[in-house]
Amino acid sequence: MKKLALHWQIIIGLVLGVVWAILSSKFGWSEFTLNWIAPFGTIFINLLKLIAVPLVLFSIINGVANIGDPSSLGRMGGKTLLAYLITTILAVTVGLTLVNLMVPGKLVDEQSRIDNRISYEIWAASEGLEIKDGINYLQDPAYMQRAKEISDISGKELQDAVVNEKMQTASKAKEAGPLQPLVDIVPQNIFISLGDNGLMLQVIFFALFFGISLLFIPRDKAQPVMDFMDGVMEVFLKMVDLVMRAAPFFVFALLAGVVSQMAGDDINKVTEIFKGLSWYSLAVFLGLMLMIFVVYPLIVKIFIKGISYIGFFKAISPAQTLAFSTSSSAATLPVTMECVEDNLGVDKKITSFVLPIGATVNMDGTCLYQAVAVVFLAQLHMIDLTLGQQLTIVLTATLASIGSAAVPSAGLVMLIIVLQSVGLNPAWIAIILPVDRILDMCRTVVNVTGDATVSSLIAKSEGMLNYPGRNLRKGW
Ligand code: DAS
Repeated sequence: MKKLALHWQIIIGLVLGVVWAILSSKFGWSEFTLNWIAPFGTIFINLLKLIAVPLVLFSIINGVANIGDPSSLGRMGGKTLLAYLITTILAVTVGLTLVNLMVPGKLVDEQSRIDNRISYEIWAASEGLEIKDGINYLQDPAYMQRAKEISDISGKELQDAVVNEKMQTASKAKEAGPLQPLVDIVPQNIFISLGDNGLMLQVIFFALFFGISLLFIPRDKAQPVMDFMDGVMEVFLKMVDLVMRAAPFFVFALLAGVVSQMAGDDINKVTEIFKGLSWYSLAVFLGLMLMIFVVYPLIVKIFIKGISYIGFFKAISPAQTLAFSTSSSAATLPVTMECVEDNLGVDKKITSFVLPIGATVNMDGTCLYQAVAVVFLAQLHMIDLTLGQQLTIVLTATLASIGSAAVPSAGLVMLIIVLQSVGLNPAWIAIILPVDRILDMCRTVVNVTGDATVSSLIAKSEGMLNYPGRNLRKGW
């Protein structure tokens, strides 16, 4: 049988997962699902975490090292990275604003959210994580009874978790000064940072430091290192590809497990989750549309006079449609380059430098989606993220999108990093999985549009932009 495209395979896994979750909450199979199916979902998450951390390490080193020799790093590289950083932070801000205004998580009924919160506290206690928003249902006798019902699979686990949390929190309550977050970014030992999933910012710090240092050693010494990094990157991308080949089964197990965990044997909780999901998808979609139809055209209008609103879209629409259908910035890159060169008139010297880096490190759509997803999942579990945690999301989503590979579902894999950076459960990616595929297609369009915008900005600033006008387009 002709091999089904990956996203159709994932969609089949999703549908079967949802159907199974509904059946298991209807016929009381939740315990069976949690004991015999959910573990394969955990294996899937572990495999993605196994790949995500080294992928971030090597893709950032690759992205920085390919900026070329330090002299070009100065003017052009500096401008490019700064422009990419600004559009990325703009995108995260749009996402955070929308998700805090629309509050998609609050659509789910109170009881479900309290149950989700209790499940989160049990999980956090078993992980020895400090709960940052100060609320603690496990300390409240009224909720303790509910907690026992939720974790009736092994009450012992609940007791251990609560005891464990008390010990852990006590040991964690060190005097943290105002610059502690800055100190925490600088690793003492990269192997310890790589080992502990929560220390992603330390891995990214190391990758940036290593990549920049690589630029300042003699080229003949750096080349073998860069070739090695290139090769290792290919290996990890192949690992993503191999893991995603089993995606239908893994996605089925993950979804059945998480929805059963959340819904228990109560069927209408499943409908509650999907109510929240529709509003969440709308928040992401609105944010992405704002970026495409307002933010980028505004940047073009203000900084690159002469390219009309319609002309801009006519020039890059082939790249945008390809990005939508492939969900891959990397696959779209050749067409993005052609559109930007032929239809926007950006000089080849600029496109061959700015766009490949953009496809790797500039993912405005991805970081907008990651910011909305994390806050939505926190709302779903009655977790009020502190301002510090929301700023951590801005930083981590920006950095995680830099580390996301330009392949389908890369943003979802990196979402694990963002969730962990604010002490949330990475398995929750399963809750937003049902709508992730279509959102991936949309956010990839934003990623590509952002790259095209920045490359024309850099070309304009270097005097290397000669826009042919919107009727003189070649080849499309
Ligand atoms: N599909 C990724 C890309 O190619 C984006 C993502 O997964 O978020 O840009």
